This record gives sequence, structure tokens and C-alpha cells, in this order.
Amino acid sequence: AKKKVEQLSALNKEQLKQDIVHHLRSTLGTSEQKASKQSWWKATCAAVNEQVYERLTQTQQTHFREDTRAVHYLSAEFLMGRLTANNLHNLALYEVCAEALKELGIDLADLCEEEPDMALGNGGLGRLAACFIDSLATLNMPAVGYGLHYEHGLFRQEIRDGRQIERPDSWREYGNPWEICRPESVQEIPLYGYVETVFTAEGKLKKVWHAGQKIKGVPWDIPVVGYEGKTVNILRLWESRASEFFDWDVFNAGGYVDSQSEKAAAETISKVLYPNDETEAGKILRLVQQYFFCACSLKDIMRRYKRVHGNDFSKFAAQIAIQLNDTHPTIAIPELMRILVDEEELEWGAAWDICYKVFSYTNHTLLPEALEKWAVYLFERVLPRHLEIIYEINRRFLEDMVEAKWPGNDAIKAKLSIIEEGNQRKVRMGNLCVIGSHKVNGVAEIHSKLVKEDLFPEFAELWPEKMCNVTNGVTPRRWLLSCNPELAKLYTETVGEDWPLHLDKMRGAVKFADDAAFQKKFMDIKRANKEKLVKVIKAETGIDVSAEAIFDIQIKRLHEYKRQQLNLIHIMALYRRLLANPDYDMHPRVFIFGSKAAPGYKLAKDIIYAINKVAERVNNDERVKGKLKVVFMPNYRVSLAEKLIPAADVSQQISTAGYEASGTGNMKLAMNGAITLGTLDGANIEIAEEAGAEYNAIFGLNVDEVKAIKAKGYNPWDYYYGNPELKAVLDWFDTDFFTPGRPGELSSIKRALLDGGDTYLALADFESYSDAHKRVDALYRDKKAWAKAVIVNSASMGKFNSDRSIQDYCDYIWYLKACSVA
Ligand code: 26Q
Repeated sequence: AKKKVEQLSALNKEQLKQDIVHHLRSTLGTSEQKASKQSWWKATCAAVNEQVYERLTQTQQTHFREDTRAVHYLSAEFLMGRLTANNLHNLALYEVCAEALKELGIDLADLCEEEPDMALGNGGLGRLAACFIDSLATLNMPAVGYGLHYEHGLFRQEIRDGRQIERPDSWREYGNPWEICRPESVQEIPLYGYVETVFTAEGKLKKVWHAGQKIKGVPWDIPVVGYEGKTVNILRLWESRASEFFDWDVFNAGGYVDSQSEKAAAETISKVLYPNDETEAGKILRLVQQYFFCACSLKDIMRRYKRVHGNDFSKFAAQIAIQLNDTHPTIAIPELMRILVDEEELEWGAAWDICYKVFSYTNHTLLPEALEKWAVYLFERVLPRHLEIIYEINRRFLEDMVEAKWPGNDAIKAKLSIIEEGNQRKVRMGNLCVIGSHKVNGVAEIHSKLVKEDLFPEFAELWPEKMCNVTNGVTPRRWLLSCNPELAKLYTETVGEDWPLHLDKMRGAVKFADDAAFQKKFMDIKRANKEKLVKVIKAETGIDVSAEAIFDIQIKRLHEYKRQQLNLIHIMALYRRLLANPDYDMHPRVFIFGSKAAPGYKLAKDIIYAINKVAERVNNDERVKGKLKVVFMPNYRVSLAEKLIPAADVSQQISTAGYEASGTGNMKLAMNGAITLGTLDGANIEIAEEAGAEYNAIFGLNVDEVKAIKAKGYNPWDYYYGNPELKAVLDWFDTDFFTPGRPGELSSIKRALLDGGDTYLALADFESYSDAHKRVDALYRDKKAWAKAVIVNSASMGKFNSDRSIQDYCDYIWYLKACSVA
């Protein structure tokens, strides 16, 4: 292994030491004696970048020379986290670098903590994009990620008096050594204005869009280093700036324009990431953000295509694949039509034939409130020409396709139309995506089935072969190799060193699941990871917990459908049991939460407050004798996930069946040796299939049962009156037990569960959930049985390697082949 590392890295320890010191002096302008940790970190990155840039150039030259087909992954979010450790691992430089720094008196792990998270995403969807570009590079696929260069990523969460406070995140305040500005590839993007119809020289009608404003798009490239691969792809993020160009004719019609405010308005576009996931905000700036990054990206794609093929568009669909990460980049579809028809003067039919072959769309949610719709009047103001193009796409679709299939059926036409009629007419981005793409995929088997059967049933009837599934995955480089080095080492000893590329090989460890020596090694590692987390918890929250306890973890965005409130009411039930009976038989348990709420999501913020208030009371109550602890870890983010996941015993995945499209935290936790306490939802179903339901704690209503109970008319009061413990817990919310002197502060939670109708069936699943917890408790006390279960789970997660997901996309959606780089 050591030999391989040296071959790969082409860098030995002495050289690396020299390089780091060189950069410390000539790049950072300091010296070994007085350099700060920050400077050491940056000097290390600069030294590593020498390798990265070399491979980046190699990759780009190879792709150009071979004129490869490439995929372009368009996403409003890339939740990259930190890059240093990841890049070092992928370059096989981590150990060499650690040794080199050690001899310079510096601890590498310590240095890595200097790096701020690149939090350019909300949660699952953004992190998936980050895992996918890692896998694309690892599999040597020609690929570019395109997104927005937000100045501020997802807000930093502080907890004050138990409540979430949002603070701005400034990830690049002091410079980011991984990004490269590319002024030579700046683009100019039109916005607003009006459309004029003119005659061409040949006497044909032609549309000309006179923009009211032009914005400059400045690209920043982040190298994406494949594992052991020679490929280094790029993630290209667009930053908005004021353009020198200014259409005074259009703008002066309205009077004097203040150039400073014009500049500020232009720079607002990429200023901040919208912190709402799963809810459509309908804000004009959000639409401008979406158009801005899609238009920049398409211009970039077009420039690169034309460099080789000139104005011959016959090869465009053969060379270019574009993936839409949810509906956020949908506007790319009419934008490509606009370029081909208005600018390149292709016939509509020829342009459309290219267009739908190029695009494909991934759906990440079924929640109605998350489906993007834009008011027609807003659209018209920002993108007048695109609205016309959408009308034409819609007219042809309804006349040619829908009328042919369902003649005279206006109800179906109304449902499938891209335009929603009514008081306020709206553009339905989901429908536009399905019509404009050759493939539409969901992100787990059950979710894809529901996309087909419940969300887009008529589209599925029209185009049965369009709808497909690609189950999500996560990169084992970050989520095992880098975050859990000791477990990674154990896998290397047990199944060989290539498991990070061929995760199925982890199955080789199943045969040792019963082996006492292997169990001890596995559980010793878990214990050590827990001890480390104990210190982090103490440092971050001041709470003392014991690594003897079961670490029961729920980490994900706060949402009613994810049911943190179910976890909370169960904790309160346990607390009641302990108060009623001090000898209540349970193994000590630490419940750990990590979660951000959208700033405008009142109930979600109330749930965070309630968790913190219950924690305060429980953690300071001598009567529970340390059997129960509740920890809310502030500011949950990628780098914190990397510390929590290796230390988890229990992974809570408790969404109402049918609502969590896939989940990806579930995969990371299982891979690192946790039992899943979960519903039959999203990828939990496939996790249980791979690992065996008997090794997990599955509970609750399944998708069909949820549908049935809703159809029948669900009444949460039946469960309230039917279960005295549940009633007592819910009534507790109305008292001041957890908020002394301020009764009613937690009442909104009870209200949502009773008067609000309990949309997500928390009360219906409570008993089954409580029983599942008892099974977890019993299993944990049987040390051998527990060790076996977590080993089987961990070793069975090969399917959830994002390399497998990406290979599926390449085979069935992108028709993309690897290109080896010398
Ligand atoms: C939409 C409009 C306006 C502002 C924001 C948004 C917005 C932003 C982010 C809507 C949704 C999101 C993010 C959704 C998301 O993260 N979905 C998750 O995707 C994961 C990857 O496929 C799945 O595993 C999760 O199940 C799914 O919830």
C-alpha cells in the first residue's frame, strides 16, 4: 500500500515539506516561526494544488483532444463541506502529508479544522450533488458541475435561550485556496426588457429580445479530484457582477439611474443561498438566480461546443448531456431553445429535437408545497422571451401529444399544461421539466414508483420509458475513509484496499460478523469514536454524556414530515416512565439532534426550542440517574456530520412513509456501523433489503397504510384518547414544566398534532415507534447480537456507493463513457 501511495502521489515527504515551507514563505509571506495555523493550512493547500493543477490541465487537454461527450450537472446547490482532507485522500497524499507536517511540528487533522465549510446548499439535494461530482471524477467521466457562487452559504445557526438565531455564513471572508477565478470565461446575461418581432433579410419573422439590463457572470472553478483517478474535473460556480454594458435607451426612459445601486442590485443575485428547502418561496430574486446561473452555464457549454464544431449543431445532442437537479434549473430548457431558434436560427422542430435529447430531470420531492411554480406576470417581467417560448412548447405539446392521446379531454389538458390557469396564472416548472427531458428519475425505488403513479401518472402513460429510478448513494471516500479512518483501516485489513472504489467488497466482512475478535475490533473503534464525540459535545454544549450510553442520532433538516417531533414526544414519554419508576429498565441513552430550520418556518423553530427546553430539564434532573440525556448540537453542517456519524449507534430515519424521497444520511450512518430505527420510506426500504430487516428496527405504517388511513379520514384525537401515556405527554406541552413561569410556550406542537390534524401521522405511529425503541434497547444489551447487527449493516451498504448511482446515470440516462486520462 505504501508503495502504491508513493507511485500515485509522485511526491515524497521531503519534497512535500519543502513545498509547504516554500509556499509559507513566498505565497503566504510568513515563516515557520511566526506562521498562524491558517497560514500553515493555506501553504499546505498551495503545495497540494501544484499536483491538482497538473492533473486538471492533463484532464482538460485529454477531453479536448478526444472530443468526448460530457455531462453538465446543473444544480442551484453544491454542499461541498471542507475540501482539504478529501483532496488529500483522493490524491493518496493524506498520510505522506500528515508525516511531512508532523516533522514540521504541525498536526494535519488540526489544520483541517481551519477550513470553513463550503455550505452552498441546504441539505440532501446539495450534498448529493457534491457526492455525485466526486464519483464522476472517480469514474473518469467527462463532467462539469455548474452552480452559483454564493457569497454567503446556508446561515450559521446559533442557539440563544434555546432558540435558533440565524447568522450570516462567510465562507470565503479570508480567501479560499481551492477556488480559481477565470476572468477569461466571463459571460454577459440579459434580463428584463421587451421582445420585438422583426423580419430577417430572407423575409422570415424573427424575435429579438431587447434586454433592460445585462449582468456579468464571473466563473470560479473548484477542482474536483477523483479517487486514485487521474481525472480532475471542475465545479464552475458563477458570481454576478455589474456589467459595464448598460442599455441607456431602455433605462433612461425611466429617468436617472444611480450607478451604485445598479451595481448593488447586480451583485445581489449571487449574494446569498435561499435557506428554504421543500418550500417554494416565489421570490423574483430566486428566479433571477436560477436564470443567471443557467444562462451562464449554457453560454459556457455553447462556447466550448462551437470551438470544435462551429455552427454545425447536428452533433450537439451527441456531445452534450445536461442534468437538472430538481426543477431549480428548469429555465435552461427554454434558454437552450432561445439560443438555438433566435440566435442560431434553427427551425423549431430541429431545435426541439436537440433539446429534449440533451436534458434529463431528477425529482427529489413529492411534497406539493415544494413543487416550483412562478407567477406568469413575474416571469413576463424578468424573461419575456422565455415566456413566449414556454407558450409555444406548451401549445405544441397539448395539440400534438395530449390531443392525440386523449381527444377532447380538457380536464387532462388543464392538468398537464405547463400553465396553471386561475386567478393568478402560473408556470409549472415540473411539467416543463417532464416535457423537455428524455428521462425523469426519482431517487429511490419507492419514490420513483410514486413519481410515476401519483405525481405524473398521465405523463407516465404518454411516455412510459421516460420515467425511471436511480437510487441515491454517498461517496465512501468522504463518508467512511476520511471521516472514520480507523474503521476504514479495519476494512482494508479485512477485505483488501480497493473497497473505496468497489464498495460491494465490504460484504466480505459479513463472514466475520459472528467472530468475537472481529466484533471486538469493530466495537472498540465505535467506542473510540464515541469518546471523541463526548469531548465535542462537551465543548459545543457543555453537556456531559457517557460513551457507555447508546448514542441515538437524528441529523437532518427540521421538517414536520421528518418527524423530529415524534422523536421528542417519545423522549418525553421515556422521561415520564423514569419519573414514575426510578428503576425503569433501560440502557442509558443519549438522544442527539442536529438540525437547521428554515428561518420562516415557525413550527420547525418551535420544535427546536422544545427540544432544547426538554433537554435542559432532563439533563439536570438527578432522578433519571443519567439514564437519559438529550443533546441539541448547534449549527449542524457537513463537517459536524463527519464527527457525529462515526459515533452513532442508532440512526433515526422516521419520516412518514411516502414523504422522504430517499434520504442519504441513512446510508452514511449504516455504513459507519449504526442500526436503522426507521420507517419503510425512501431508501430505508432498500437499506433494510440489503442488510436484512431483522438487523434493524423497522416500524410504523407503510406507504399503502398511510394512504389508506388518510383516505378513511385520520383523526389524531383517537390516538390521544386511546393512549394515556401519549395524552399525558401531549398535555405536558401546555404546562410550564419545561419552561418555568411561561406556560404555553410549547403548545404549538400539541396544537399541530391535534387541532392541526397531525398531517404526518406522528400519533398514529407513536406506539409502534415506542415498541421499536424497546427492541433497540434489548438488542443493545446483548453485546454479541448488537455487534453482529451493526457489522452486517455496515458491510451491506455497497449498493449505496454514489459511484453505483453515477454508473446508473451514465448507462441509462446520459449514455456516457469513461475517458482515461494519461
Ligand atoms: C425551492 C424554491 C425556492 C427556494 C428553495 C427551494 C428548494 C431548495 C432546496 C427546494 C428544495 C430543496 C432541497 C430538497 C432536498 O434536499 N431534497 C432531498 O433530496 C435528497 C437527495 O435526493 C433526498 O435524499 C431527500 O429525501 C430529499 O428530501
